[in-house]
Amino acid sequence: MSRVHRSAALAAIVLIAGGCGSRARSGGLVVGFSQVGAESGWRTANTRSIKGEADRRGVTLKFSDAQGDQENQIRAIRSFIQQKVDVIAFSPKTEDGWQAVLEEAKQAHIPVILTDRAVNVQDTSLYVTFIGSDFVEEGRRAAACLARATGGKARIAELQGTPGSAPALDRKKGFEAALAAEFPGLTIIKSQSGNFERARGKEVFEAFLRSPEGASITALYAHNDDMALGAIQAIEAAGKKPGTDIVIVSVDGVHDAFQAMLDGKLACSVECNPLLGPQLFDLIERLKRGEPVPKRIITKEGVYERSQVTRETLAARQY
Ligand code: GYE
Repeated sequence: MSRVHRSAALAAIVLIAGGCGSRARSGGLVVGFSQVGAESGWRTANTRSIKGEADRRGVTLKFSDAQGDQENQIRAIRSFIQQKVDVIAFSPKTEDGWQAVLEEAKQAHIPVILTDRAVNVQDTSLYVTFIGSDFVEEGRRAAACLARATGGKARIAELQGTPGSAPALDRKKGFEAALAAEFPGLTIIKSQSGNFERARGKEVFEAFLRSPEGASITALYAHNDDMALGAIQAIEAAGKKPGTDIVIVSVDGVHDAFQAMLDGKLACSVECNPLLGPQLFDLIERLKRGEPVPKRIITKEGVYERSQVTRETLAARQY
């Protein structure tokens, strides 16, 4: 039996064995979910999707918000293990630091599903599957979009996401790889973390503008929309025109980014779909039936460009 099959079979045994008696809802599953926090519009939409879908399916969800602290996430996972939940799912803040707690879950025979972000562990049998976006590809798409919007020439300031997180590492990697391979006229001249937060994005961009290179910045690559939206405030406060003086691309595609595209301030937002709830609970149900699940499930996504955004597309946004 392959590793994936083995863990799926194991999961099935655990789920069947635990399927009656003390469950909070008759015959229902108990799932523990540890969320990173509420740092962005993306995260809020992701939380809503997971809670909403659990509710629709009658799954008992033990939801824990770590408020941006990895230690809180580890504590939440330990508590899910103690409570003998059927499945643990979580969105790991950073890639490193999960080995020990994932081994504890494995010893307790509780299957773990990674959602949204990857972990860095040598033993990949410590989780059943990882569902989420291809962040490297998102970085490449952002570079291509910036090249289109600037005619291939720009001095870029980069606002990175949370240090050590999969989306920050991979969005940087994909963007830089595309610059090196295809867009020699695009150069990164400043780069710092804004922690995926709007207020922090604003502060860091203010500092960029005040720096000796500030006057020569012609573009911004923000690893998420919220930081771009914070930077737009900083750019306007400095008397410059976002979208004209400084061309901006970011990632996520949240409602406020669509508004910024409609206003001509944001050139494009690379899609990163937060609505993972239905896929997550489909997977959990497949595990419950003892079916094998793929080790990696990549969310299908595209790019939203300013020219495509109308009042109708804005009004139709779900998040
Ligand atoms: O892009 C950002 C959020 O992990 C994909 O985290 C997620 C990222 C998302 O805070 O807005």
